[in-house]
Amino acid sequence: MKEFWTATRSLRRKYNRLWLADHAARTVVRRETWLTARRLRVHEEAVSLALRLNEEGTGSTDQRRPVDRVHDIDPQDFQDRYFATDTPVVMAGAGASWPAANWTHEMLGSRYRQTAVRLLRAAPNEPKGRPGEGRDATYAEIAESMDSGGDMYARFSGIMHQHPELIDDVDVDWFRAMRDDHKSFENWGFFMGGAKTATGLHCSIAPNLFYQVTGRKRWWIYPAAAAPFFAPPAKCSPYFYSEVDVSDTEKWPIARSVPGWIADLEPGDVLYVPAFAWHQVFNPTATIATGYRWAKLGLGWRASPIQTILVLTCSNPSLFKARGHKDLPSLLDAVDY
Ligand SMILES: O=C(O)CCC(=O)C(=O)O
Repeated sequence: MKEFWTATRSLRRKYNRLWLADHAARTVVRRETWLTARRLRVHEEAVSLALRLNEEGTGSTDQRRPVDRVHDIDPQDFQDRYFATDTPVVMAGAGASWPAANWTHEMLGSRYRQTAVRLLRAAPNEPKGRPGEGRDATYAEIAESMDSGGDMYARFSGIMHQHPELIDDVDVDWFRAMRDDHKSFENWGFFMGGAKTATGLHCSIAPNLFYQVTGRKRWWIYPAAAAPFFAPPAKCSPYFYSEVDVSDTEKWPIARSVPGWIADLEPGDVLYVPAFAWHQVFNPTATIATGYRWAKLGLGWRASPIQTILVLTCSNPSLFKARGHKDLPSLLDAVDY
């Protein structure tokens, strides 16, 4: 794994310099420039090199490894073994006895039948909508869709902030103890949807402790350093996504050539996703989950200095404007991200 990152370092650095330049040019002229084409050529070179290294080294095997599963890890051990090295880990069954483990989609659909969430187009291969094209759905509609095999999926919803009694159903102190401080920003994202729903490859500055409440979920995860192989569009946005579908290695062989991880979550598991780690998610069953996020510039910088600079200087929207939005779905739907 180490050799892969050493062998690709110089091309990744070249890509990152061009990414920054592309971002700066786009901030000024508000459209693509020659720098975009130049950046994408270096991305193609990086992909070719990664495929060749995989072919020569291991005969084209899958370089993704299962995420460690640990039981009853204490905060210090978590900090030293996983958090400090930006390595994902599944804390098996950590939330199995929290009151939230009794949530069902029927119960949430009935209790929050009037509460609405903006549905995002964020599945792999799904064309992004234009700003403002998203539509709202109520939790009653989402629960019904889950029963009837529909594809409605509430992602990154702010419902736990709209209805803070939901936060009382998880062990907030457990989450706070796991992070290295508990003074700065924290945010809960909520996910509820039917079998076969999915979220495409993306990453953000905020590390995440992701609690699987019901159903199962598969995660594909890559370190922040993998960005040059995924070529996220330079859209001056603080949120990064890629068109690569890492679940389809026939179409996208780069997905198995870059060292990463795979995790299969069961109800009660909590997964740690480091800052700027790329991830894609598939729900083989209907599912409910919630992610506890926090943000600290130092963590972003440790994982990816370039992406931290891109976030700090983003204009689509600016960080100041982003603060005014009630939740991430409404924010993402409002901008051309
Ligand atoms: O569960 C999902 O569909 C996506 C979760 C995710 O990407 C996140 O919490 O950042």
